[in-house]
Amino acid sequence: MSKNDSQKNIIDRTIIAALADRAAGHDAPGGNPRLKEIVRRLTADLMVAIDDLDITQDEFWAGVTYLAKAGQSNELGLIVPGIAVEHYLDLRLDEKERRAGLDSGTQRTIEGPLYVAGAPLAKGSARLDDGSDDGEVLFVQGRVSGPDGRPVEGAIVDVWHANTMGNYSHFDPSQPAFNLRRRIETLADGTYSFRTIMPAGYGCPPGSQSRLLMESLGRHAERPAHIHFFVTAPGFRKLTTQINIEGDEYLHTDFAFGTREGLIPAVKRVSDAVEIHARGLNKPFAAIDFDFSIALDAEGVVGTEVSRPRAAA
Ligand code: MBD
Ligand code: FE
Repeated sequence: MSKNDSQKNIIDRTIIAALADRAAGHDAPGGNPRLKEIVRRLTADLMVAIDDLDITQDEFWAGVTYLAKAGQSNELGLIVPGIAVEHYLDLRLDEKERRAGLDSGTQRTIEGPLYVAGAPLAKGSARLDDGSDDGEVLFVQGRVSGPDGRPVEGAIVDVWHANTMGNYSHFDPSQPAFNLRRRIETLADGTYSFRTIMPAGYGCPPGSQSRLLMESLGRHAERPAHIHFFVTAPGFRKLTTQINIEGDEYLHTDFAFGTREGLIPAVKRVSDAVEIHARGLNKPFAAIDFDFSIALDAEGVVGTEVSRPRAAA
């Protein structure tokens, strides 16, 4: 602690410790021990921060009001990635796997708040768009394999992404149910493929609490264009990841810290008339090859099936 800090501290740390103990029910017999431990720590850390930074009462209540509003508009799931905490949870999981000697396979990255459970299931391949969005046609294809490189048959590739306005179905009532959302089961050779439209990046809504926070920090509130995936198969760890679209102006400044170097596949632009015709199209299209490697279920390392609030339709 610097001299300056210690001059500003006006409450003895032993007083904070005693208060936090009582706040967390440490002197009471009942309750949930794990919850008590967490509340004890967070309460004490908050009190220390107030003292170190000399947070005023006005500032404190502005923070409480901000969180209440963000909760009311259902934006906490945007703020958590916006302050890098969702990515931080991924970094901790990566490190736990590394220490357990586990080959994680394809890099994970954040789920984000816009998944909807229960998308239509298709075998091998699917079309994700309903044809009403005249965006660039995009074909994505690849293979799911295990740590030994052998293909995984019957894996489920659960894919979701935004439309050309950066909006997600379900959260955007102008789109049909499950638009740009599918579950695709891999074939015997582990392959999957889908046709869709090139997504645009997502921006926090105008006037939203999440955008307000980012702009008050001097940051922007934009994500680069991306496509989300869960890849699951019996006997394997669930992979939660995304691919980013190369060339996006926000590729390396994602407000949600989701971009990772291994998750930026090349986008092939195809304008050859024969290939266009072979795809049943009349205009150039884009294509991405992306393979997934998934890790085997393992004991002694925390699982990757995360319980969190999710929309379902
Ligand atoms: C998104 O589309 C997203 O993926 C995340 C993590 C946050 C906000 C919007
Ligand atoms: Fe997203």
